[in-house]
Amino acid sequence: MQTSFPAVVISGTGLYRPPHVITNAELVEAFNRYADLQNAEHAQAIAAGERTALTHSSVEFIEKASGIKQRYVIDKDGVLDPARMYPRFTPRGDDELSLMAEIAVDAAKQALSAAGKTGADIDAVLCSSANMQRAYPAMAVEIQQALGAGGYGFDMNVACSSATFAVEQAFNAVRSGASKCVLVVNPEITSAHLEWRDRDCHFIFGDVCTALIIERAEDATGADQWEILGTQLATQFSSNIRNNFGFMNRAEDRDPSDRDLTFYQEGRKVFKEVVPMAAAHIEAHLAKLGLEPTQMRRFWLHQANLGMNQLVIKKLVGGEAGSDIAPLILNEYANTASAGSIIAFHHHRADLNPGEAGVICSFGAGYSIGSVVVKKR
Ligand code: CO8
Repeated sequence: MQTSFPAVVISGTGLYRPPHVITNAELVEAFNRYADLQNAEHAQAIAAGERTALTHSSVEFIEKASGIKQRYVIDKDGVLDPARMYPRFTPRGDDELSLMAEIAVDAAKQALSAAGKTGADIDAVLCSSANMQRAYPAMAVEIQQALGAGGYGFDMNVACSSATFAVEQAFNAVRSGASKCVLVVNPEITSAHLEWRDRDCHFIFGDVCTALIIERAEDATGADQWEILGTQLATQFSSNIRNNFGFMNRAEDRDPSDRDLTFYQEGRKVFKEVVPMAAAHIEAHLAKLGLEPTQMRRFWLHQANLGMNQLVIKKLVGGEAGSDIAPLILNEYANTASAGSIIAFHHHRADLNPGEAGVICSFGAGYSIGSVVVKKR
C-alpha cells in the first residue's frame, strides 16, 4: 500500500545579523600587528631557528582565494586586539537568557512573524549549528521556553550541514504527523571557535543566526510558502576540517590554547574533494525526484568559497554561476558555517514565481552534504 504524505512547506525565514562589521583591511591590519608583536617577542628563538616567524596576511590573497570581503561579528574589539585575538563576551548567570539563545530568539521571532505564527504554534525546536555554547541543558530547550513554544527541543551538530540536516528532521516530523510546526534555528557564533591567530583561516568565518518555520501546507497562512519536494543527506568521514575541543580536554591535561582546540583545516584538499561530491549529490538527489539541474531556477549553495560554488554550478548546468543562478552572500557575511545557504535563501528568493524550484545545499566538515529541493507555491 502506497502512503501519501501531506505537503510540507517552509513558511517563514529569519536572520539575526550581528552589529559589527570587520572589513578585510581591518582584519589584516590587526593580524599583521599581532604577527609583528609575536615575532618581536620571540626574536631570539626565531634567530636560533627554534621557531618560525609569522608572515603577514593580505587583503589581496583573501579576496582572490575566497571572495570574502567582510564579516559580521558579535564582538569586534576582542577579535582585533593583537594581545587577544578572540571575542570578549560577558558571562551571564544561569537565570539570564544565554547569548546563543538570544540570537536564536531574534531570528526565530522574524521567521514566526513572516509565517504569521507565534511561539505558541511551535511544537518542536531544533537548534542546529556547528558548535554549542554549552553541553547541557540543550540550547533548543532554552529557546523553546523563551518563545513560549510547546512540545520538545533538541540540539544537533553536523558542522556546516547542520541547517539542512535539521530541515530533513523537521520535514519528516511534520509529514509523519509527529509535529505540527517546527522551528529550525542555526545560531553560528563562529568567532568563538575560529583561530584568528592563523593567517590560513583567520579570514574565513563570521557570526550570524538563521531561522526557518516548517509546517504542513494546509496549516500555513504566510504569504511566501516553499514546498519541500525532498531532502537528501550524506556523510563521509574526513579529518580535513576539524576541531578537537571537547569535554575530555581537561582529563587529557590539554593546554586550552593548543592549536587543534579551535578550527583547522586542509583548505585545498577540502576544495578539491568536496566540489565533485556536492555536484554529484545534487544531481543524484534531483534525479531521484525526476528532475534535471537545468530545470532548477536557483541554487542556494553553501557559502565557503566563491570558486567552489562556481565549479559546482559548472558541473551541474555547464555555465557560469551568475548571481541569478547561485547568489553569493559570502562576500558580505563570509562563511557562516551552516547558516550560509539559508542566508542566501532568505535574501534571494523573492523574485521567483509560483511553480519555480531550486535547491538549498550545504557542504562542509564531516564531510557532510545536505540538499533540500523546494518549489514556490
Ligand atoms: N594571506 C596571504 N597569504 C596566505 C594567507 C593569507 N591570509 N593564507 C594563506 N596564504 C598563503 C599560503 O601560505 C600559501 O603559500 P605557499 O604557496 O607559499 O605555501 C598560499 O597562500 C596558498 O595557500 P592555500 O593553498 O591554502 O590557498 P587556497 O588557494 O587553497 O585558498 C582557502 C585557501 C580559501 C581556505 C581555500 O582552500 C578554500 O576555501 N577551501 C575550501 C575550504 C572549505 O570549504 N572549508 C569548509 C570549512 S567550513 C565547515 O565545514 C564548517 C566548519 C565548522 C565551522 C567552524 C567555525 C569556526
